[in-house]
Amino acid sequence: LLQEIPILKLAEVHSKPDKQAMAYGTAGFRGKASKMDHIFFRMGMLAVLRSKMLKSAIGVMVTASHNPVLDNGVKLIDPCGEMLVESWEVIATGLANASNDDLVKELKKIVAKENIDLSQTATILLARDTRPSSLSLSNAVQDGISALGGTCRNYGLLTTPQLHYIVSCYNDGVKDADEDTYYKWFSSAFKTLVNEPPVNSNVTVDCANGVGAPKLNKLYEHIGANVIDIIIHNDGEGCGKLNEKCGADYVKIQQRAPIGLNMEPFHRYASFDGDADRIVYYSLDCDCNFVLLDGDKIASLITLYIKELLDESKVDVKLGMVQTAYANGNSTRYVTDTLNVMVACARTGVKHLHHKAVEFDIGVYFEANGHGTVTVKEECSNVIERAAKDDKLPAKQKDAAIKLKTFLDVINKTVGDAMSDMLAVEAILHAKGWSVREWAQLYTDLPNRQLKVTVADRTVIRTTDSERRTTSPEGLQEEIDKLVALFPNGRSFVRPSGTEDVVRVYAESDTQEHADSLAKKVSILIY
Ligand code: 16G
Ligand code: ZN
Repeated sequence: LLQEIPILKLAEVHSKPDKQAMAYGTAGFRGKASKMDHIFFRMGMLAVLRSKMLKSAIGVMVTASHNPVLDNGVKLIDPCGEMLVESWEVIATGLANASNDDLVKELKKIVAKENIDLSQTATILLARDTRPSSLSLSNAVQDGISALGGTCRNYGLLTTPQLHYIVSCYNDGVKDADEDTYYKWFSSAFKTLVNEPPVNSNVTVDCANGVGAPKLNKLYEHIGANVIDIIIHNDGEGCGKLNEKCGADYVKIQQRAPIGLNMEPFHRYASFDGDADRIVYYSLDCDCNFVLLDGDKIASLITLYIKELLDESKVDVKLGMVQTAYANGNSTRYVTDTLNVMVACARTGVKHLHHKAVEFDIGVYFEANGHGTVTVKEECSNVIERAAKDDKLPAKQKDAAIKLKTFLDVINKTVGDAMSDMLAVEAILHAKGWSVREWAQLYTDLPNRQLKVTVADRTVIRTTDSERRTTSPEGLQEEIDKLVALFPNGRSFVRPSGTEDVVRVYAESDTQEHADSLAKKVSILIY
């Protein structure tokens, strides 16, 4: 059933250069766009095999997120809108690295090993970001899909989370789900939440010159300017480059405004990354100091709000929060001690957080860099829905359940989503009558520093305990512990990056000088 001749013909067109190996990493394949055509072709084929195996539609997203404009990348989306299961990352890596001559053999190997019925139909939902290389690379994916006889629905430009959402709708039976389905759902949930009186506030959003700009514009049209005022900055229409001196990653790491943005005190700003699956907020205080409200602050705000509504509605479900080692120590303390909500720690990478979050009835997960969302167990949704309809409950209780239900509707539960997260934040600030100042004051970030160190072989560093401690090289952790003990509120860890050939160092302490000094000392240990 594998038609060798068309496969080989198309494989010639999308030929793999010799001696080039890539691995399916934390966020799929990523690298220089000019060297990856064969990978996109092969991922089209792999998506067909996965779709045949699971008898469900599979998503393929062409994007390199916050990477520079000349990079590109590809990731597969599983049927419920979640990231590709880890066991298939190895299979993806094998197929990506097979030579043209071995390609059919490799495909047959996957079919046999995974017991795939090739007579099954396959449907692939494809989308791409606005990079100059994305169109031709998504054509390569399409060639891969047709080489194995799959059906491709090409949605053209979408944000990554929009495609995740559409994949989950499609497999839920909404076969005509598209971009409009997304806008209708999220805009209507938002309007229900902030209806009386309308939010009537404004927020300026830096879209990193990426796909988030046209999409946020459409969402905004659905919501209406009479409800909220959204000003889009770095919309990709001017001379600004994708992710260059702008976007969530830049703002988070540099702790400063994106290019061309003249900030005014107390106004609310947000930055998306290049494919709009991350968001951070920021503002200027009365002394014109830059105030960052990162993923930890967003997660804390969302957790606080859900906790309040759970308490008010007396709905008895287990709420938890998931962070990574990068989470600011004071955010963890705030959620654990002040909100009394359990906090779990996961390894870096969205899928690790997502997996931990789904263990809670309601799981709020965020990386400090602004990628995150809320997961809700189905039974839990049902409990909340029942309470929201229960006329026997005291009005206050029922009201809180209704609010909670609508709030959870505004969340894209498949994956972190800058647009949906933004609506969630705006709705909470509205409900509480808060400006960015009250939000910022939930807790004060401990000063911290991130450094990257280039070493001969980063794989010699191995970690445990959700990357908070090292197990190799021998003795390293003891040395780190000794340094940490010298600094008040000190904490530090090192981990090999999953996306760059570097080791990352994180340190926090009571003052910026101390955090800087601790980070530097730990860097010297591994250098
Ligand atoms: C990827 C991850 C992101 C993580 C980052 C860490 C996804 C969709 N993205 O971008 O969550 O924070 O890698 O990069 O999982 P690093 O390993 O280079 O520090
Ligand atoms: Zn992204």
